[in-house]
Amino acid sequence: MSVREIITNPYADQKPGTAGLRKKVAVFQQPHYLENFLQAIFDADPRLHGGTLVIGGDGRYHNRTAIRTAIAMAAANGVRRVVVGQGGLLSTPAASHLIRSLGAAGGFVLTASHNPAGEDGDFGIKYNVSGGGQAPESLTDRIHGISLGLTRYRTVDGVQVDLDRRGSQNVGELQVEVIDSVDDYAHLMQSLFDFDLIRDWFKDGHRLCFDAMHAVTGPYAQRLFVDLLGAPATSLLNAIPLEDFGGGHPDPNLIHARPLVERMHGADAPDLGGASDGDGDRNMILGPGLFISPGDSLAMLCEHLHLLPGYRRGLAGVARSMPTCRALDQVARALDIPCHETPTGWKFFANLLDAGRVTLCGEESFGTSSDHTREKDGVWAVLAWLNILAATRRSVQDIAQAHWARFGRHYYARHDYEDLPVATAQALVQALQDRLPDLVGQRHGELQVSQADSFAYQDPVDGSRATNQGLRVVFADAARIIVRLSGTGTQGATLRLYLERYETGDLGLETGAALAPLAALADRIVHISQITGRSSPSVIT
Ligand code: VG1
Ligand code: CO
Repeated sequence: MSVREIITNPYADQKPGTAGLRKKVAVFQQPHYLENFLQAIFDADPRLHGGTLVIGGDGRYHNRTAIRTAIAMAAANGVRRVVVGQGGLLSTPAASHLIRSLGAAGGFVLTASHNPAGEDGDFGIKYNVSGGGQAPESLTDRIHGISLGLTRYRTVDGVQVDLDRRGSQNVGELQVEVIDSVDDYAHLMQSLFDFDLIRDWFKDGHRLCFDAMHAVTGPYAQRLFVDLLGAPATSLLNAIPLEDFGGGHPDPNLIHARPLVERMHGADAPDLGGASDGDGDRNMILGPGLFISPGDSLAMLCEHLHLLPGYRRGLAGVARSMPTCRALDQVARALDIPCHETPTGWKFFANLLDAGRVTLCGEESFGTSSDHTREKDGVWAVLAWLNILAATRRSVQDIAQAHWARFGRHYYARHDYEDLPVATAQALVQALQDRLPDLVGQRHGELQVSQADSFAYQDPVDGSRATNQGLRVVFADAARIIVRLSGTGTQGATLRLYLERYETGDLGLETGAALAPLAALADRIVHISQITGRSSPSVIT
């Protein structure tokens, strides 16, 4: 088996965004496109040479082709061992866990997360480093820099790997191990949660409905909820992974997880509803007739996590991304533990988790996880809720109402304006940024601007700085308006407007109604309709 160096031209557009490199499938199908990016990774991270590399993806269209390319290039670049999920499947949190538990040098996670899949859909790749976390910005900058100058990549020809057959195969010197996609992850979950207690809860007639959205969590949900915990198979919706996710948009929110939402709002709704996204790192939590916003779910988990076996020692600290609502801060204050505020994107939690400074972290974008892995983890969040319901013998409604009565309630929504002309979106952000100093002190009805700035973050562990991480207009504890541009889209620019209103009195309002005055105020301050010509957002979550 001989190594070939293929002469090629670099691609200029391989700058990783919030979560890796994400593009249309057609972009990834260009000759040498994926190869160029992978070679930049092999060149940027010398630990891969002679090391173990984990590979797996969310099963979307192009997954298997990309994995074959990656294995051939791993063989040519001196990787010693590749561990790949059967059928090419690994959820993002399971891949992160494998990298950690195998002491691997790194991992390729092939996913465009919740973005639609199929020939006309999106594809993506994230590079996770040893320890399991997403490559930090210093490394993604280096990878991008190298990718811009590459003129050759290394590969071997004629690689035959059967991704469906478990066991060891050789590609030249490289050992390729195809493993069960779920086993290690299922063991990890059993070490964190009280499976006997949850099993009893199901035996007593309590019910779950989990929507895998035809994406990667199907096999994980089958093993954990049905095989190990004894929930009936009818508890699962859309549990067969499909290359195009069944034509759907595997984003677990009130809009895209419609069948689940309808079931949870119907008569005879199950006790808990959950859903996860394309690559298994997001989660949505519902009670009968009740949606628990991700920020609330994070705060409620923080309040109860010490009841669960893996967290009996309590929480060292917690963290949330800046746009995530400040419900978590209230609980952290009551528990007297540190609460960190980081930029958007899971990679910013990694150092805090590695240093043992935080146990639980989350984002408003339906992401929650703990220090058990270095990615957000959808199935983990559903198991944590199940375990809390089983341990407290309370309903989701009880838990939510008691939580709001004690800590107050953060009404919260994100308004996305998708596919805007890039120049328009950038001009809007720039114009707001220029006006920020004038906003401080302004009064708008009962609200007064206490702070208006562009969020910057200094990592308390390694001192690295990230600037321009979103514009925020803060009205003390009462409310916040946040604006930032998405770093995961593949078409035009997506503007995200985040609205948060804190209430200690009116706890039972409908979210849209509760936020309507703040949304109107945001438009007056940010000038969205005026600048974009859009009278309403594309999606509200
Ligand atoms: C979005 C979310 C962010 C999340 C990221 C990746 O990024 O806002 O919170 O970490 O997606 O999630 P952006 O830059 O588009 O706002 V996933 O499930 O795609 O790995
Ligand atoms: Co995802």
